[in-house]
Amino acid sequence: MKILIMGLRAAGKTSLVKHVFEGKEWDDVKNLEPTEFVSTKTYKYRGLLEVTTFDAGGQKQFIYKYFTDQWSGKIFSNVKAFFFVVDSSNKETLDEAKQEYRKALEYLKKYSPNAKIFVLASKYDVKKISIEEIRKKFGNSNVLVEPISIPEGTARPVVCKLLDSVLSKEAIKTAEKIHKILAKFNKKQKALASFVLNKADGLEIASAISKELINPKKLKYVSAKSLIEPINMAKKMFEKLRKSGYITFDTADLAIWHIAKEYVAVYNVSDEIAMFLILKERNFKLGSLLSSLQEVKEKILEAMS
Ligand SMILES: Nc1nc2c(ncn2[C@@H]2O[C@H](COP(=O)(O)OP(=O)(O)OP(=O)(O)O)[C@@H](O)[C@H]2O)c(=O)[nH]1
Ligand SMILES: [Mg+2]
Repeated sequence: MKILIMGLRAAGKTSLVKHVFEGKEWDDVKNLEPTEFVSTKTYKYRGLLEVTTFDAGGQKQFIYKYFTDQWSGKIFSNVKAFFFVVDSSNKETLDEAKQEYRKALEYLKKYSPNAKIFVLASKYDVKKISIEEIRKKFGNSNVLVEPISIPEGTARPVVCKLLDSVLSKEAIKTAEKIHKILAKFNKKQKALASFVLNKADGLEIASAISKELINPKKLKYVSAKSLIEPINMAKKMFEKLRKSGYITFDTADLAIWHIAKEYVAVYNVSDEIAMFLILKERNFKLGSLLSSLQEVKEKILEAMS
């Protein structure tokens, strides 16, 4: 699925792409270089939706090219979702942004009349223009205009919700299948919660939460990338241990934390997928957990294939 992202220079487009599709947090995206022309990348959003992002650099010398005969067809055709990013912290460039937006809509109408159109008011943490004003200028009955901020944590949930609205029926079915596998697993292991995560963006593919937890807040649009990382963190040490003959393999597949009365575990399912679970201390039995995980792993891989 092709996603086209446009907006003026420094509006926050590349930061947003890296934040949502690569699970990068604010500190990792603070100092990006301006994008030269159009940067395209393919991601598997939530492990469920193949997405090719066309991140169109917003400097003047690039923007005019997008509307030339040479490039317009390539850039504006086959677009399923169009994100126009407006910098809410910059009053001076608002009219210029509107001009680019108008032109882009014209070309989308011609090359991708069915594209879904979304406007994002970026940097809302340092906004100078209210969302009402941006809605008045950019919105209409077919166009959603939403405020986002990466440091305040609103960018990921807003964009993910929009992306979830274009998931195929097949993708939704896959997620439901995995949910059922996890629900069974929870019952067997008396787990409080289990999640299957897409490693690249750290986002949930599916989850199951035990009824024992009363109204827990949703974690659906939180990236758990930092939690998955420890599985590879001690790799150098494992390698040394293996070379010295203490262990046979040097790839870890399970990491466990003991947190007061709970255990939190991360399990490696494949190169793309990890599982993350929360168990009560009194229900934790390592041997039984390991064999359940092995079973669940095969079922998940089958559901995803
Ligand atoms: N305060 C704040 N700054 C942001 C946010 N998102 C991006 N920025 C900053 O905006 C600046 C530009 O970000 P980029 O993502 O490189 O902007 P871009 O739209 O890709 O720019 P071009 O590639 O030149 O078109 C950077 O300094 C970012 O740190 C946000 O949510 N809040
Ligand atoms: Mg950029």
